[in-house]
Amino acid sequence: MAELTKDKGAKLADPVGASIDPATQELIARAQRLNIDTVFDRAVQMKPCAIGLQGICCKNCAMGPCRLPLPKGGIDGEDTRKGLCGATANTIAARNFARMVAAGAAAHSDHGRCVAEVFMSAARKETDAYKIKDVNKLLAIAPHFGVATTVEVDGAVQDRNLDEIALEVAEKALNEWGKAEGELDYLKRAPAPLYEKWSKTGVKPRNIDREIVEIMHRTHMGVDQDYKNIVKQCTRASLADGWGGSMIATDLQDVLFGTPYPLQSEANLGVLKEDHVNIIVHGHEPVLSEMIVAMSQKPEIIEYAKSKGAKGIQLGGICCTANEIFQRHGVPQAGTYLQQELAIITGACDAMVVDIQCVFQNLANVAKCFHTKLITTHPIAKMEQENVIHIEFDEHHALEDAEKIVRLAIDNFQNRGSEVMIPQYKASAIGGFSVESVQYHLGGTFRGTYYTLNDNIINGRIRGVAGVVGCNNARTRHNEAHIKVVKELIKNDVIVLTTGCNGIACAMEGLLTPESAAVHCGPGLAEVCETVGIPPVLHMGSCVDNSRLLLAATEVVKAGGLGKDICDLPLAGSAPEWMSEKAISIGHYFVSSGVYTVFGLHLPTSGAPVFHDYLSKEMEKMYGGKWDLEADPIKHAHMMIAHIDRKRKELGIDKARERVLMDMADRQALEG
Ligand code: NFS
Repeated sequence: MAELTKDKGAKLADPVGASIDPATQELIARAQRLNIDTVFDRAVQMKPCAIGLQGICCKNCAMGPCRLPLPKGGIDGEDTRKGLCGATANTIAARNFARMVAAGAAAHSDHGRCVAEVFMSAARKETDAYKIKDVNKLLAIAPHFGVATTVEVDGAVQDRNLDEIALEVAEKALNEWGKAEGELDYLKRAPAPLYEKWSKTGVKPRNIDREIVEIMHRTHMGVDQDYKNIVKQCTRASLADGWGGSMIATDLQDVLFGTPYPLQSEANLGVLKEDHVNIIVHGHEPVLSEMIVAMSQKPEIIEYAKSKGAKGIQLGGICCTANEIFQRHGVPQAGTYLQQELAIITGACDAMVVDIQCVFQNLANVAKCFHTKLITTHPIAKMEQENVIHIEFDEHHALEDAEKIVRLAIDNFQNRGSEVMIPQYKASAIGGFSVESVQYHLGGTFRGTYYTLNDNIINGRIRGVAGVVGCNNARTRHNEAHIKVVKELIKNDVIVLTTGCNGIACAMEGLLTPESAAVHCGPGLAEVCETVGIPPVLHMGSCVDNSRLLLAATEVVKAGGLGKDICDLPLAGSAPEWMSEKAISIGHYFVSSGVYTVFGLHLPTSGAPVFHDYLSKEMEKMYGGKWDLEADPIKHAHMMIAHIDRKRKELGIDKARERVLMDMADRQALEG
């Protein structure tokens, strides 16, 4: 069955050195036995360009690429490096960084636009497949778009017709991408002092598309040549992502598919079943995956699978699609970004259905070696390889499309070869901690606020809050930094909110269970988790759901006692294994929203030290958040903890923590 896809004699990855996960290690080794190359091998065979890595290669015109390497021994005195046009290292690095923000913001926001369009179809009742599932959420977001939820009739206030509200919200939401004047409606959801900062520095996004287009214009040859001014536009565009495209995506997905509430599932490639039709859904937009989930649960479809000799249908998610269907339906997470090829290499994947973002083109080559049908579904994301099937997904005939895809997978079950190898590793995991469900869990039904969380932060049981997010990167050992950073944080009583592939990594490691608190947490956090019955790592969804982190932080500010702005909170952000342009956009809107944010690996800014410094020190002066970088995961976590402690001190709550810890030690001494 296997076809050779790699050069004979090429250097191969060491499976154990490539990943901390045994399932991943086993499948890398299997791929190597079968002569199928994976990203892990390619990372060993191809070295990254040292100049590009530092952000100082400009290819924005045909006089270049101009490369401005740092002189050996660093810059002594004036930095005289320049490109043919005279562009400095700062300009070049800032341009490249800005284009990453633009691409990242575009990816999230175009995803959001697609959801808004589907929501419009649902509001217009043009589709049977999509309906408004969460009316409360619709009513909660309507006022933020200036849409009234009540009307006055003859002097009496009445609830407004839901269909009317939905239509108006759909119009207002879609308008955010291209409105001619004003600013994004959601900006005012931020704490007032933060909104004031954005007003003062002039970075409030006007509309989502415009800020992205303006980055492309400003970074064209010969336009913006002041890195500070370019950063200002990065801030505008990234805010248009975090408080715009991503936040609208999250909200409308919740309205259409339900706001997540805690539910239990499993994670890692061991969720695939040898005797089931296995369908992997990979990519990002739940608009597709929701329909696949619905279709695979239909009795007649399950019967069809049985008629073909399977015991049933097993779905598994990869990348953020995994997070979306995990948090709303408890569909198991088959793996992270770096495990996508491996899912096919099990030999048990009957179909892999992909939409947009984070999809390897090499999947097509791997699929060729097995019976796996690789199905692309999005008009903007096709593949050139001939074995790839394109079934275009459209909200107007979504269920029919989903049925076609699921039946194709079922029909393919019989074509499976005998060489199936599903690594027997999986962990249980609890997901579904939306802003609303955290409120419920920590505040109780009647309180419904973040008061309990604040209380535990103030009394020091919880030292602080960390948002740990982002991708895997084949340039570093798969999941190692994710897990080390998160474990170090919870060991030090920092509660972790996770999204994206970090969420999947934590799920695979068993950290998304309440039981893990007793094993891995410091005494304060362990006590809170035990009392409330939550995991120490709360899975808040996909990468567009980083907007939930912004709103959770805002709720903490609102609940009181921890300052007036996000930057006052004992809070830090982290992306230990980032790789995508979306991560840069997220990092920048975290920083611009007041969050101290540490990235792992490297940043494409190191070749322009002045610009690099600006992202840290000057951003902090303006917004209270700053960029930082640390590849070592333990140091990385401790930089976050040091920031959290600084904030505790500023808030005057540092003493409380010392008391709590002493209490605990005393208690342990007594027990001993
Ligand atoms: Ni985020 Fe999702 Fe994963 Fe990174 Fe890709 S899946 S949107 S970009 S790799 S976390």
